[in-house]
Amino acid sequence: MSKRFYITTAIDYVNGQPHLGHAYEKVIADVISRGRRSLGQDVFFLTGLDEHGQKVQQAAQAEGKDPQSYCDKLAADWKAFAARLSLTNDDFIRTTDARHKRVVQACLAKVNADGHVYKKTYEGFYSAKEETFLTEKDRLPDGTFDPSYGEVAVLKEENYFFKLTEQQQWLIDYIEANPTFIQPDYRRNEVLGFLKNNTLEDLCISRPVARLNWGIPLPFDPGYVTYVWFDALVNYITVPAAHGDSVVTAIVGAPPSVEGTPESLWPADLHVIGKDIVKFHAVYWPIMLKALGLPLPKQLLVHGWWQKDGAKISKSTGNIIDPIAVINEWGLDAFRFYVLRELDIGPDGNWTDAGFKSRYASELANGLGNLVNRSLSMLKRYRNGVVPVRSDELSADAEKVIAETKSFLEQNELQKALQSIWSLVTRANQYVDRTAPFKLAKDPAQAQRLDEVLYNLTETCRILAVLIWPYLPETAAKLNAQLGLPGEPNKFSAAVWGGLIAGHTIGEPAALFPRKDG
Ligand code: ME8
Repeated sequence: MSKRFYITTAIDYVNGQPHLGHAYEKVIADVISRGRRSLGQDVFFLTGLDEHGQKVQQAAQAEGKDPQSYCDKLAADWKAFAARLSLTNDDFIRTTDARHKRVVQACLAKVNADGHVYKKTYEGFYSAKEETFLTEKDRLPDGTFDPSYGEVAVLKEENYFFKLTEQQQWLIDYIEANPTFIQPDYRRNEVLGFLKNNTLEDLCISRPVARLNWGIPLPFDPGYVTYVWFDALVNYITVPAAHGDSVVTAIVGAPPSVEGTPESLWPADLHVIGKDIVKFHAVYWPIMLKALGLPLPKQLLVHGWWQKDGAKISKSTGNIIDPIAVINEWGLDAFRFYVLRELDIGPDGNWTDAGFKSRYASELANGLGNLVNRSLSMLKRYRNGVVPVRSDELSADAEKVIAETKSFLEQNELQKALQSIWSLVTRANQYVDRTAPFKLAKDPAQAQRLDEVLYNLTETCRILAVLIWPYLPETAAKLNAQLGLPGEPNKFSAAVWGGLIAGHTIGEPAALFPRKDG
């Protein structure tokens, strides 16, 4: 059993419907997963839901439902959402799963037995909205707290704390010694800056049942439930444990029954997360894992946040993008294309409807769509759909883009790979304009030249189908079918010039991206 490339997303709070930010992160992880599978890697892709804690309990209360039935109802919507995005996840974790509760409690029992946990009375500021304790350091210069914390009250409470203070130096050393652990680099530098300029406070990992009961009971004190982040982060090892990963089960115990065949997953290769939850993943999570005696994940890939029309996405102001509505109107691939082409992984992005329509028209409809439609329609019209003898005029251009795309996919440079692929689209469209096959077709003396041009165009379309597959799976499958080729173009190894054989008959050309006026 060899180790699989294990990639995860953040697990989303089920206190509402999914929005653009959630969709974006899941699409990033899906494209990375598909890209690596296409390149021949064995990938395990995990996503899921964060169902405990105050936010979810309050959302359930607001609807007059008990939290479990509220979560069950919404989990069905979120799973349907994952399917609508065509995510190729191998498992879907819900933190209310019995398998998860078992692993969280095993982790808590172990860190407690090993002396990493203690109980004390704490008196201080508490933000119910963010479910977090605050200190003097969190005050703004005018003495108030950031409005994002909502109402901040003084709270006196006995709780359990997870020791962080002695863990700071090794973590700094680790991040410095492993420059790719947190990507992009500026996020890594932020974490290092934070760790070097602050003393970590021990982390409160419990909430008294009297105040919050929607959580996993502490195994050593039933008067408390587990703090939602200590619960949520553990999801990344719950699934390996449930699938019989021996690295994890050696620490948390074997599950009553293994799901499927035993897997080798841990350590995770990639946690894809948003910029707001870096501290939890880059500070608390490594310290939790070290306390458990487990290896650290190999990389955190941190994406930025989307705004709409220059303002924060917010349900209360109605400034939202409903990804499903966009997909229903424009198609899944148009959505996947826009979010990854528009925004590199790292900085913040700004969704504008005008920008979306403009990319759809220029890059999808007039770019790829037009190239495929012209190329295949001409082959149909002038050669009855039969591929002529091989010609290599565009081969060097294609090979360059194939090599670049491979390298960018291996480095999770998703936007750069798309840019490279579209340079081939542009090159091939220019080739049509320059060689003017519609003119060649009128002159019988140019028959051989027309054959050459048609081969180059059709073969470029075949290679493009392979290159776009991780991003635009539906379009790639349609293009493959129009080329008269079987199955999905999901093997990168097929992206080698000369795959189309003379005499092969293509299928029926049809518009890939219908033009939308207005
Ligand atoms: O933080 N643009 O859940 P969540 C881009 N349950 N990404 C965005 C975004 C936006 N406007 N808004 C949110 C949680 N996200 C925890 C995670 S993981 C063990 C627990 C991203 O539903 C956000 O950055 O608030 C995060 O990565 C993910 O969506 C889930 O956010």
